[in-house]
Amino acid sequence: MSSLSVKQYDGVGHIILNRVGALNALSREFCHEIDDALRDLDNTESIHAILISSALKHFCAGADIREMAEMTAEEVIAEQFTGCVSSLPDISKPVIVAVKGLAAGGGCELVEMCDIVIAAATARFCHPEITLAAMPGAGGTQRLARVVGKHIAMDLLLTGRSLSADEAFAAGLVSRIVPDEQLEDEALAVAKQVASFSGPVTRRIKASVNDTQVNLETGLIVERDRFHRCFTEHDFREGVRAFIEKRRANFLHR
Ligand code: CO8
Repeated sequence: MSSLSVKQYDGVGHIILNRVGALNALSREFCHEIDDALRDLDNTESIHAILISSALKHFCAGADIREMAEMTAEEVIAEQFTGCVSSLPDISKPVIVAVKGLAAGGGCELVEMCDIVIAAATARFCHPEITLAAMPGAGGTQRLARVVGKHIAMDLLLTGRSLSADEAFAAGLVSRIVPDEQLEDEALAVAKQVASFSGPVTRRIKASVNDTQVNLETGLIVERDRFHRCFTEHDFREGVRAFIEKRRANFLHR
């Protein structure tokens, strides 16, 4: 059964994440589903903006930790695994994301890959990878630091603490904050407005703004290699085991 649904209205393609029981954790299969939905909408002539939202209480709990616990270093290198979706950075149409609850780890990276971020007033954003002795592998160190600057990025990535919607807005990670109960309507209204403008021009604006991300590609490759190294280390194995066993991790710094 699919963990997402796709609706189309007024030039907007709306992807609703709904992986029940795992808070939209990004298993490989779920990532493939999201990637396929994004590519389909990017290739649909009548669609000029894409909206991503969650049907659950949280936006996304990040990479699927249970699945990652089973993966070897050889596998993650062979797959160039990132713990997140892969197609989003290549989508040519503007992507709006509606965030409620928590956007954690890979879920926050997904947000960072989008173009306009609409947050519910009680939404939170965090990169808790460090609590698992892991690090982002899908641009979390790269896009986050470029958006919020070095010192806030370091604080979030090295302590795992979360930002409220207000703090994320002040830091530049969020475009707009709306009351919780208006999130879907407001995000859809923004998506419809973007979709009402000339598609070729909104796509060129998106491409031009993204051109400001100098050296992003190199940074992403180096980050991914460093992320893969985690899978060879004792502390990472301990971190994911501790999460699954719902206990505190005992790191040995190796
Ligand atoms: N992966 C797999 N399962 C998950 C995940 C996840 N990321 N998050 C939650 N779940 C599961 C829980 O295990 C639980 O399952 P069960 O009922 O069978 O025990 C179910 O979803 C519901 O979760 P909770 O009961 O914990 O729900 P709460 O509302 O109490 O808490 C939280 C919600 C705060 C989101 C909490 O679930 C949480 O902290 N989740 C983990 C968040 C996290 O650390 N995410 C980052 C993962 S790392 C990442 O995304 C970047 C890639 C790095 C890869 C390397 C890391 C291994």
